[in-house]
Amino acid sequence: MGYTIAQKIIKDHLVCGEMSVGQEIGLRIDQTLTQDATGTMAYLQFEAMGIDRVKTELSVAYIDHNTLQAGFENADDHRYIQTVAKKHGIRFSRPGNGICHQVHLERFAKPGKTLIGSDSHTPTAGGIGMLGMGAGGLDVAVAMGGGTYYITMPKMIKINLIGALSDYVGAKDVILEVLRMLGVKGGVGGIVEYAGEGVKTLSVPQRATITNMGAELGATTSIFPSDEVTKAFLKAEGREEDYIELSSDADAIYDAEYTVDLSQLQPLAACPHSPDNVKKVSELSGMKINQVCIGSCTNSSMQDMLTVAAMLKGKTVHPDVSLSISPGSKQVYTMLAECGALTDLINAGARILECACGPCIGMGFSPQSAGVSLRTFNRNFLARSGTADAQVYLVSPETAAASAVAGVFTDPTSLGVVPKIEMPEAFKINDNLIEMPLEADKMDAVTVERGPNIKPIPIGKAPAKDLVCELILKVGDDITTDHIMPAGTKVLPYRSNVPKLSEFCFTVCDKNFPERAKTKGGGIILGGVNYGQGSSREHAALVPLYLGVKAVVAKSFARIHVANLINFGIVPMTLANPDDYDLFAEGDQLEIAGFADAVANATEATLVNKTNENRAKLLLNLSARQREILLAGGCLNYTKNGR
Ligand code: MIC
Ligand code: SF4
Repeated sequence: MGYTIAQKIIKDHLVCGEMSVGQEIGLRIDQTLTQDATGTMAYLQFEAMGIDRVKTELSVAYIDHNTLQAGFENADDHRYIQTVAKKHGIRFSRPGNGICHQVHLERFAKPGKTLIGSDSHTPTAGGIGMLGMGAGGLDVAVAMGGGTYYITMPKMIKINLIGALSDYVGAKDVILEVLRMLGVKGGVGGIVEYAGEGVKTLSVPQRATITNMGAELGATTSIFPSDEVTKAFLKAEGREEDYIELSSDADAIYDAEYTVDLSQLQPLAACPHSPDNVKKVSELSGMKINQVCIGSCTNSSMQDMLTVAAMLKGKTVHPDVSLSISPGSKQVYTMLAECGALTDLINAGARILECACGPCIGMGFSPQSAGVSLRTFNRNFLARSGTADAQVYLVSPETAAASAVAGVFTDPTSLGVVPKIEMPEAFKINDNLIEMPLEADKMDAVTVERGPNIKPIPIGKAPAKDLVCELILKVGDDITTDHIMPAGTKVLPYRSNVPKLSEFCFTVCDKNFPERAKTKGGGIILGGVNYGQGSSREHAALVPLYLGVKAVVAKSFARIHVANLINFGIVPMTLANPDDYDLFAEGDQLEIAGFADAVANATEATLVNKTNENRAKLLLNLSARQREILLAGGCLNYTKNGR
């Protein structure tokens, strides 16, 4: 039997486990990346492991999220990351060098290799044929130390691309179509592979737009073949030697197959408040808009920016619209400046931002009250923009540019002849903002600098013999880590300060949650399906741990979040019968008799509602390794115990 692309890479990197779907497997990781909003925790954990030098082929620490620096906190974090990177063998991508995924794609990603990053959009590297996965900071720290990365062996989902995109239809429309077809849970437990004759019509950055937003499908990752287009991209980046050819075998078996006819696609938009709430732009045409934001790791490549510049050239952004543009990297930014396209953007009235995540993570540019914002980003979760009642639509750069000029939702295909853009043959290479670490024998020369905002990491405890506590929060389906631990200008500065961060936990759902959790001394959270989807932020486990959460019961969990819960000693359990969700209400007194024993070796437990005597069967779907971690009270204790 032949192998799929992902199976080939997994086979090459398999450390333990069997490659059968649903089994836990351990992988050797070639490269890691971190960004600053998750990086401080990851490096604190790396330091706690007492390892001198990273053992990966390459590890890079990027600064791209918290670049607003309204106070000293983030600048201190940047300094901490810079010094820790220099000491321990990690390259440091300085603020101003760009968004981690865009820079990594340009300068470091390699077909056939494995990458984990403390950011859920690490699958962007799948555009170049790399197996890139998002992970919690602790898992990244372990991988930096040469440790194994564990996942559940995914099923394989194939998407056949046929035909070629029409004018004004972009790669974003491809992934929005896939999201429309499969939904935000459609990729859970799977790897999405793209195949078919349509693949060769897409450039590497276009492929990366598609694999980037595979994160929104809940997929473990997404990947494209590595072919002549990949080779040309690597050549244009001056690193042709990183090329290897990679495709699936003709007799590879997929668990599910879908087809997308690129030539039939129309411009699409994901409507509030979920990336899979997809409609045709033509159905939304004429709706008044207030804001347009172009950029983010999904759509900030040279190709995207040149397209937007060509569409805006000689025009003026509509007076009722505020347009922001953030190029993805210094490479893109300087090339835009040199070819004059930046002038076209500025002249049109675009507000040019630095090459960072910016508005995507709510760092500025929050829309007006109830404002309609069109964004080329990947997430439109409630309140993520920083304005609670904003209506955020996710669209392609083409739709964004057309609408910014018109002041209303505009289908770009109605504009007629498409302006021609010329992609440069070679990209401008200047890695002067990548700081190299010191040689191993000089590392003692670096003093790691820690600002006062960096507070100790809370440490979990072994599970109680019997768990008796209150249901402190009941939430619905598709709860994101943005609900659990919001981001934005007010909160992000405290990513290294869990006590302060706890004041914001779950406040999107319930303003009183932090206070209540503290007063009650913690308890259990009950969730619906796909609990913890979205970002990889381990703060969504760390902060509930700090507030005393002992277990989360849900109908189902998202992959990265469940790993983070286990890493910090919070026990995830699913309802055997999802309808039992209705038997419990916030404030009910709960009991799980024999809790510690169940964590140690049972696949089932009983949740008793002492308030109304209802009962529900819970499933503990845990590997032996995960049970040991939970019994130790989390991965840090587990590692300290010599594992
Ligand atoms: C996001 O897009 O939500 C983030 C911010 O990049 C997160 C990481 C974080 O919360 O720091 C992610 O996607 O993992
Ligand atoms: Fe940054 Fe947004 Fe990409 Fe997250 S999704 S890495 S916040 S640009």
